[in-house]
Amino acid sequence: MKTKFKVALTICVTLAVLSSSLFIATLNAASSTHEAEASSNNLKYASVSGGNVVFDNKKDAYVEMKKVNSPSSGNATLTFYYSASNSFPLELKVNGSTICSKDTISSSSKTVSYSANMNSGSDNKIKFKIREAVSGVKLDKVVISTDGSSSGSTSSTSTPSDSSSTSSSSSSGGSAKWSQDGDGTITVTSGVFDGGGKSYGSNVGDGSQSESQPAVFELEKGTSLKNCKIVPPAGDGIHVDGNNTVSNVTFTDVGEDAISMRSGASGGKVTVEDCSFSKADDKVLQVNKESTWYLYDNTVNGAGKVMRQNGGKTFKLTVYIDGLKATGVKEAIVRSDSSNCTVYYKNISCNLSQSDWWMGKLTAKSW
Ligand code: ADA
Ligand code: CA
Ligand code: CA
Repeated sequence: MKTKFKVALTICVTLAVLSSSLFIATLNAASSTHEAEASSNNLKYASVSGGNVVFDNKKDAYVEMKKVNSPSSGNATLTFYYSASNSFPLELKVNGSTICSKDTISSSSKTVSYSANMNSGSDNKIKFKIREAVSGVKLDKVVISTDGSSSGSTSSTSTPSDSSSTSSSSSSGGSAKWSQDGDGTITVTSGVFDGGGKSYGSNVGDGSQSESQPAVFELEKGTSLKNCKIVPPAGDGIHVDGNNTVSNVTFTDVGEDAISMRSGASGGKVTVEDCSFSKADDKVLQVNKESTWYLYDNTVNGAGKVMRQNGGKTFKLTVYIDGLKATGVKEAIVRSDSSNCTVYYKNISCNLSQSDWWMGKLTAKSW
């Protein structure tokens, strides 16, 4: 009995040591992510859609990714995240060197990796070109990984609550499918991500108002997020693509903004309920794409405006507000330059006098 116990104990200790050294090895690696749809990129025969670049069915369609950051100089592994309904011939150039001139990339995989030499910092160019006319090819992003021993930044080390890596169904993600990239962004690709009351965002962004910070969560179309705290620096908060629900999420100190639908999103409906947003320097909700928002029982403590439709844009935006407790708002509850923006509201308390609740060209109607 005793011997058996000793053997079991030895196995356990060995496994624990092995897995912790594997964990340390993972943390030592450094990586950075560059989105295919980043505004610094050049596109030919291609367009941005839903967080991807979609290539036209044309020979020599490409995305030239510019200002690509690498954690360190020297050899790096570049992993491209893509989807394709047909295989396609790829030409890849990195900083002017040809890495491959016509590799066949399979439609049955979602990633392909190459080694290339990178400069340290954000001075790299990657050109991803489809050599023949092929339909149904999309590029999401490239992740640049170096072994981290050469210096510079380390990867965002995950706190126990900022759970790392990939999961198809896990206790920290609830029923969701999700993955986490080198910037710390958790992308939810299906289901409802249940944060289980834990904190996220402590390793994402820099707490500034810079627009180029990564998001803490990227919610793909039809996915949801609930039950968590988003803590500083909190980057660019939560990005929604359309048909998403965000519920019971507490932002203790909003980063660049809290929840945004970017211009490349699909659009659709977004529900934000039972959430609390504190200390936003400017915007809480930022809407850059046609959509309908349902804001139920939320609290805001400190903001420029609670919602901003992207400045100068006139697309249709419809907002339903039922239950809002706002204090420390400086400018307005909703600001929009669009006469196609309508806000229906009830059950609002706000520090601003009611004549200042709505700003710009929108129409507000009590509901
Ligand atoms: C600002 C900026 C927009 C957009 C927006 C956002 O309003 O002028 O271009 O970046 O923020 O999405 O956060
Ligand atoms: Ca902004
Ligand atoms: Ca933003």
